[in-house]
Amino acid sequence: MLRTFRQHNIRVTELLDGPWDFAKDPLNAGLEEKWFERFPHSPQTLYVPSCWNNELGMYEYEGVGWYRKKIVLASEQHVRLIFHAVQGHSDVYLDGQHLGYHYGGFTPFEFLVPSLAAGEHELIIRTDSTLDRFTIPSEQVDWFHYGGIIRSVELQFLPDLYIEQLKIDYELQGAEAEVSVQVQLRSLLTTALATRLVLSEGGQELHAEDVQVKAGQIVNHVIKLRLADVRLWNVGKPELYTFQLRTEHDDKIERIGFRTIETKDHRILINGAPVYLKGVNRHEEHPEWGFAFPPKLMHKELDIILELGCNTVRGSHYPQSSYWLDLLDENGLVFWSEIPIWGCFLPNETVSEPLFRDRALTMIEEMIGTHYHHPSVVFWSVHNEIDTRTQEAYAFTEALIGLVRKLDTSRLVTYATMHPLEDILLPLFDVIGINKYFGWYEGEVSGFKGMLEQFHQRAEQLGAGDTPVLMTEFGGAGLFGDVGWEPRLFSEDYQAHIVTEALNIFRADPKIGGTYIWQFADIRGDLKSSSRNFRDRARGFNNKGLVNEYRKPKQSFREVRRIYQSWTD
Ligand code: ADA
Repeated sequence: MLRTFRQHNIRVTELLDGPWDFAKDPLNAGLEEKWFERFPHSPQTLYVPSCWNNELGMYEYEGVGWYRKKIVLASEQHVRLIFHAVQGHSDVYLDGQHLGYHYGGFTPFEFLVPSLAAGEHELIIRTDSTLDRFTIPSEQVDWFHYGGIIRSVELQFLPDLYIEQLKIDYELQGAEAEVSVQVQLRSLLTTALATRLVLSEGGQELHAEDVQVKAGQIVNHVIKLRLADVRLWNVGKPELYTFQLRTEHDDKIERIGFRTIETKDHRILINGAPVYLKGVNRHEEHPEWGFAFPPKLMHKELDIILELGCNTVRGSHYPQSSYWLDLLDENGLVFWSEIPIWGCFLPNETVSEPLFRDRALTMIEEMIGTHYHHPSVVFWSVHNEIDTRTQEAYAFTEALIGLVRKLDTSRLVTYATMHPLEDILLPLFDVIGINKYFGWYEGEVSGFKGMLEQFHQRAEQLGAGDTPVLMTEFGGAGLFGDVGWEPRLFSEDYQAHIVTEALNIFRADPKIGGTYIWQFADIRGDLKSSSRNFRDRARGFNNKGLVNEYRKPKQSFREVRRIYQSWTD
């Protein structure tokens, strides 16, 4: 299930979810289309979507994995193959032909195959989950980077003239919206074709016209509309609009929400009203599914997060599923979306490497393209904890921010810094996120007060004194079930103590606009990286969750619920 609503009523689509042939290729034999024949044993079966590290004998496997699936067409068809997320490097082959390569992990990529003949076809994907200095995330990272096809593979059957793109923008003046609908039509025909183009919302026709498309042409078309008395999407009170664009043989459905985003007096304003953000950091990860987090569990996750009293979630540290964002849209939560640059141990030189920079830019473009219409998305974040004290980071960040602003002027651009008192990037952003662990990695939890005083002074000096500041990470580990009479290190009691003290300090600071606790649930750590960098990862897990990895509440959950539910403004 990709979305909570249908994206097409006319276009025929099919998910290739289910059993695929799979073989790991630890020696990276570089086999071509006949690879299965060269393996001494028959391939195993793996369910797609999933992560191979959740299967027996592959807990730690990092490297190459080959997937194969048969596709059968009853007649010749134009097909589009969409890979909604594959970890790392992917090479896709159809009937032995290389369709293309993609690097990424959490965003979709696709291939168009016009006039694919009737009959049986063999689809093969070679994926490589290996991390190195120039991958994103790079080789030192504090979460387990599962391998595999982690989100659905979709097969679409396209008509000769199809809707390639539907992008909806709007400007709000009071309750009136000026809507601009950008349409891209593409012809796969050798002759010209005319079609009727109809745009409707909630079943009501808003616009219709006849369009001519020449043979093989791509046509860009803009439809302008004025909508009166729009119902605004608000935090806790969401209102959504579902637009359908259709031609005679194709359609595309997108859902949006109308709202404005601004910042003022250190706060985030939604529709002109300040919202104090009460949030958690969420990895889309589970011990049984890895990153292939099932939609059913997302519903429960959402219920738990709402029960906690949250009005926002940070998608740490990578673009999360569209299904999850649909749920946030429908429930009126604010979302922070970021690309997986995790910079705590990233060597400084890496951010100046063209390959690394290009990968980051592509990830930004794909993230924004994928999640553009979700009203819940308020923040685009470009990196987490890189060395923000350096000129290299400055130049890199300018390039990333430049791209975000080119692609989307309606949202806030942000990042998370671990060097708040030395950071030279403060003036570049609309919102500043601070990650700090007083009470855990450094000093007493009360240390936050002095740090924040110094930070505010410094922000003022750098000309960023009015920029809203969010506490994007803070907390400590609490091993589930370890409770006692006093708050010992690693106990649930100590974790609850740090988190509650920190929340009270932040709430008393008028320059802080919201809090994201690290983290919602315990997650599996990357042992290679953890053993080198962290000695505190008991069980090989990052145990700073308010709930454990199976979403059972710790003491900190109950304390935070009490606090978040009492913050009513
Ligand atoms: C960092 C990082 C998180 C996590 C956290 C921790 O701030 O952004 O991903 O690693 O520290 O638990 O130490």
